[in-house]
Amino acid sequence: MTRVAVLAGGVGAARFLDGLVRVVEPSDVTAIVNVGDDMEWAGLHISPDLDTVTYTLADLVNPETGWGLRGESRRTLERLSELGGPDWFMIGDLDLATHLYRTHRLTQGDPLSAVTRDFTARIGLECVITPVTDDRLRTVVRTDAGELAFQDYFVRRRAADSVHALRFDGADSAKPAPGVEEALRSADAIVIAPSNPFLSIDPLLSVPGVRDLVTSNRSKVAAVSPIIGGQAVKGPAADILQSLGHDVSALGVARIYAELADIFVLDETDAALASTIEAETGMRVVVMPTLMTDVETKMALASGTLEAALDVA
Ligand code: FO1
Repeated sequence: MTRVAVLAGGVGAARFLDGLVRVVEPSDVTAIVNVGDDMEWAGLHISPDLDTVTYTLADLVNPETGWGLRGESRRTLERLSELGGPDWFMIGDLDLATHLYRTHRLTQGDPLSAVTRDFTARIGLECVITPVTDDRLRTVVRTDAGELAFQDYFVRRRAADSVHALRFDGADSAKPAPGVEEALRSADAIVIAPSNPFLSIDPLLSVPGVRDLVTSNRSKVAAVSPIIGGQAVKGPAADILQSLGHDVSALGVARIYAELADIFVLDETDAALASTIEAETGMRVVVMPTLMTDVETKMALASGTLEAALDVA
C-alpha cells in the first residue's frame, strides 16, 4: 500500500492523477484540490478544478478543452444569452446538472467536501477527491485593470492582463477540509502536481496548516514542473512568472518550491538546468518526459515521480 496525496489544480493535475490512479490503488490516492477558482454563476456554485479532476478521472472530460464534459451541448447557455443573462462562462447542459446538484446540497447545509465525496462515489471513483477547505476561499488577481475575481481574469478577460499580485480571500480564516491534514500526514509521498504555482498551488498552501504540513514532510514531497522549455504547457504560468519577477523557466519554479519539495521533476527539454537547480535549491532533480499526451505518458510520469519521492535519500 502506497498512500499518495496530490496538491492539485485543474487540467495538468487531472492528467497527472489519471496516470497515478493507474499505477497505485486508486483508494490510496487523495487529491487535495484548489477552490480559489470557485465562483457563483447565475446563483450556482461552480468548482471548476474539482470538476476537471472528477470528470477526467471518470473519463468524462472534454479532451479538447481539458475541462467540461465530452459531447456537451450548450442550449441552456444559448437561451440564457438570448434572455440577456451571463453567457461568458461556458456551462454545458449536462455540466449544469453538476452545479445544480452541488448548489442544492450546499444550500441544504452540507459541506463542499461531503458533496464532492458523494458526487465522486456516485460516478464510480475510488480515489478521494477533496476541496482543500470547506470554507470560502477566492483567488483575487491584481492587474492593471484593477482587482479581478479569478474567473473574470481567467475566462472573461482571457488572462490577458499583466498580473501584479494575488491574494486569497478568506484564506486566513479557512480550515483544512476533513481528512486533508491526515492525508498529508499519513502519505508515503506527496506530489505537487504540474499545476500553476501561483493560481493553483499557492491557494492550497494559503489555508492555515497546509504549507507547514508540506514543509515538515519535505523529504517525501516531489514537485513536477509545469514549465517546459520556458513555456507553460497550458495557461498563463509563464506570463505570471515574468510579471512577478521570477525567472521564466523551470528554474524559476524550482526556486519557488525549494522549501516545500525534496524532489523536482524536470522535463528532458530542460535537462541542462538540472545541475543549477540542484546546486541552488538543494532539491534532487529527476529528469523525465513530463508532457502528458496519452495514458502511457501520464502513467510513466506518475510512476517516475512516485519512485523518486519514495526513494528517500
Ligand atoms: N475555461 C475557459 O477558458 N472558458 C470557459 O468558458 C470555461 C468554462 C468552464 C465551465 C465549467 C468548468 O468546470 C470549467 C470551465 N473552464 C472554462 C475552465 C476553468 O475556468 C479553468 O480551467 C480553471 O478554473 C483553471 O484551472
